[in-house]
Amino acid sequence: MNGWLSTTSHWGAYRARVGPDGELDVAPHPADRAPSELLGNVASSVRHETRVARPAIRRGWLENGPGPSDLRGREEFVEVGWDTALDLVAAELRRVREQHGNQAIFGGSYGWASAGRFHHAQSQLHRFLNTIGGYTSSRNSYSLGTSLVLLPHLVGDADTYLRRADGWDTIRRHTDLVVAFGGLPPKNVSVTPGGVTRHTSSEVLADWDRSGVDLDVVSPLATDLPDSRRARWTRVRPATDVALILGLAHVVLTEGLHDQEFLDRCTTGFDEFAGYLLGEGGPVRDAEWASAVCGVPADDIRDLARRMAAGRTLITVSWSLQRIEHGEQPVWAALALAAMLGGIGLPGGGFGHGYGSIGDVGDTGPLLPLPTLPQGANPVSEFIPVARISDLLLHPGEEFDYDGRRLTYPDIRAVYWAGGNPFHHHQDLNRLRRAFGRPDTVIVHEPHWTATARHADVVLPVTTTLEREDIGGGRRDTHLIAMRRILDPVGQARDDHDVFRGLAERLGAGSAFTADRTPREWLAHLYGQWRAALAGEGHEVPAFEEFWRAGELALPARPQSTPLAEFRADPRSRPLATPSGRIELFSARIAGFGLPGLPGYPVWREPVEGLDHDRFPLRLIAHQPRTRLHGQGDVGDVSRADKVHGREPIRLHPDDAAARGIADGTVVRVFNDRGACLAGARLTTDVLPGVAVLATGAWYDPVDDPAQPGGSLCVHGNPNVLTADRPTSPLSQGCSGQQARVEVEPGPSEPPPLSCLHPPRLVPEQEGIR
Ligand SMILES: Nc1nc2c(c(=O)[nH]1)N[C@H]1C(S)=C(S)[C@@H](COP(=O)(O)OP(=O)(O)OC[C@H]3O[C@@H](n4cnc5c(=O)[nH]c(N)nc54)[C@H](O)[C@@H]3O)O[C@H]1N2
Ligand SMILES: Nc1nc2c(c(=O)[nH]1)N[C@H]1C(S)=C(S)[C@@H](COP(=O)(O)OP(=O)(O)OC[C@H]3O[C@@H](n4cnc5c(=O)[nH]c(N)nc54)[C@H](O)[C@@H]3O)O[C@H]1N2
Ligand SMILES: [Mo]
Repeated sequence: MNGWLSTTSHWGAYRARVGPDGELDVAPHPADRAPSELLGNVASSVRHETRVARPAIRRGWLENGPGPSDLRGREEFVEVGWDTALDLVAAELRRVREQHGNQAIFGGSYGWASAGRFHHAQSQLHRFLNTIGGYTSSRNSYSLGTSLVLLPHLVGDADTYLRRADGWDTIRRHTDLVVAFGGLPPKNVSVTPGGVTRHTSSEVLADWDRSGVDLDVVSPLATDLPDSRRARWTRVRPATDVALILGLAHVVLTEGLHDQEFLDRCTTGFDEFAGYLLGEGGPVRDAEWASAVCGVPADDIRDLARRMAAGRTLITVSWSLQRIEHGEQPVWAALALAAMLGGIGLPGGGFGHGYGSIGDVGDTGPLLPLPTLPQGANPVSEFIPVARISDLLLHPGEEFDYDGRRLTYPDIRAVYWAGGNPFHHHQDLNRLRRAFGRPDTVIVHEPHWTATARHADVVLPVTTTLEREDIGGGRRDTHLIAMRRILDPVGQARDDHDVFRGLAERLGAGSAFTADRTPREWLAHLYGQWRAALAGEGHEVPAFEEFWRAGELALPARPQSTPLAEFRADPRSRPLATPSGRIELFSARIAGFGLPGLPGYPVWREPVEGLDHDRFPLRLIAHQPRTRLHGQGDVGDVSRADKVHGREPIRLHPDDAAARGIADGTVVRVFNDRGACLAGARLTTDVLPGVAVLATGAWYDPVDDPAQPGGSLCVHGNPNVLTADRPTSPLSQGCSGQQARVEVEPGPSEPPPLSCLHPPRLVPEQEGIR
């Protein structure tokens, strides 16, 4: 292909070139039969006016020096040269280390950044901070904050289900019925961290249909059903899946459909769980009880339970269900039900987690993990569970629970972020704004003027993947991609690596950071190490230069396996890494932590703000967006085309809209006690009555207004002004942003303009410094 070069992204490998008109042309990878529509955001975003063109410093910080400030996100920026910016950042890092110690630097920097193994922004930042003495870090992810803590207690580790799930083809061959709590939404599977060369799910579903795999999707949303002829929709009220699962388990137990032999041999604690189902310390959790909570008719519950027991059933729980308050419970309850059915460890049976949440659960993946940049060792031991960022900044010295331990928030003076957008990903953004006012200094590397960049003191412009060289591929990819440099850097953007090299040199750690390699030498080095490891496994791949010329390389695949198959075959000699060596339906260890709401077996818990609410009667689902990756690409064509009067669409049931005088295609105001935003109403029976759906990722665009709850109105439609900054539980402290209680009313007839699509106020250095 003339001038076309290979690259990859979280939404897939593709080809790009600068066309004859100077514009970026983008084409799918030839091997990808179902390329992602998100490719349509690339060309329209990469040179968008929101690109950060030059290093920029908040005026108050430049003039008055470091210190807490409520003006973050509200003040103009002064554009400076790179040397000035790097000198200032190096001096500030030196000051914080000397006066407060390295633990006063928060370098958690959660976020997806871009594809590419070497220029992975978080790895670059962590490596840099480690070479200068370390940083307070963060653990786990917004994606899986609850399951990553819970699963090791239940099955010994999280990878069993998150990294070694049964393959699509195994399911096709062995499974009779897939029951998917949270669904298999087509929008989600176009995305895979690090990249994917072949989007497989549409082919998988066609195969399932042909092979007679039945699918039952449990969700409040019709759009969580994939395009499968054999899919049924079980309409569940949001946040009540646990009640439904308990009802199913009660039917299985009382009708004697459970596999007692498997429970005796491979699990511990079934008696405690069975006692709870049968009404110990509360009501009997039968189908009628469940129906009253979850809204699924009792007869349908009984029917589903019997169908599940009749053949090989795979119960899969989407990641979204553990991103809700009490997020442990649906995962644990589903595992317990799968254990009762006895299919765990059999091909295509048992329990799964995240099929349909993301592109690669179900893909087999390469024989060896792809190369990564070594981050070095962090001498600082302080950390937070990732979603406790506001608490960390607002409550230094306070104690908190995490996985049975009692920990203390350190006192943070400098926040350093590269490759993430907390003003996209965190809950209760009015609170996060207050939290971001507290540190002395906030430093952000960003390609775009995101809300996080706007809330920083120092904004350093960085390149995107298209403007640098890398090697790329996803966790379960089929190809390794030589990612060529296709565009010149936009404005004065530099690679994250180059910025950190400049800082490390100023702090006397240049060689420690770069290991005296150029970026190209790093690529060759990382590839070479990986190639040698593959050779050790008996697989020859070409030398780096040849790979680079060819543009890609097909990866040797890992053999298929079924989670817990070996354990099931011989639980005595292959025990799990749990206290009992078995699957823990009751965990004495978790019970021993004595945490509220966690008796040690799966239980039904109402969300804190209740299932019904007078003032905020709608339950909002704030799920992943179809038209972009989180906040990435929100200025792109695909995302903009879906907006309503420029605002993020909110989906409402026509009855709920009629009761509020809301017409399709009009601007509405969505609010609760924490915050308010505008959005564009889209009426559809795809959502259950009482449910509203507002995807994440509209760039946060607050207008200060003391009359609004939380003190501001997001005029664009970011749901995180509405979500509560409340952990899933004191066990895991995970993100619970998937849902919130809200009310919706007609919005202003002339909604205020958006600011987020343009850069903030910028002044050149000469005018800026007085
Ligand atoms: N209410 C609610 N909130 C949620 C969720 C939810 O379900 N509901 N889901 C959560 C989940 S699962 C996740 S994973 C998070 C996602 O949260 P994030 O990962 O923080 O979201 P992104 O928009 O992907 O942010 C990545 C940022 O990195 C920037 N970037 C891209 N490439 C580079 C680079 O090379 N260098 C640098 N320095 N920057 C780069 C992009 O411009 C972008 O602003 O959101 C969470 N938030
Ligand atoms: N297009 C696109 N795809 C993505 C992403 C993206 O930003 N854009 N982000 C990726 C990332 S980082 C992650 S972690 C994964 C996340 O994967 P998930 O967490 O699984 O994805 P979500 O879209 O947040 O939620 C999936 C579905 O769960 C349903 N749901 C919500 N609440 C309930 C409930 O109480 N009960 C039931 N039964 N269902 C419920 C919603 O209807 C929603 O559509 O998605 C990945 N895929
Ligand atoms: Mo995620």
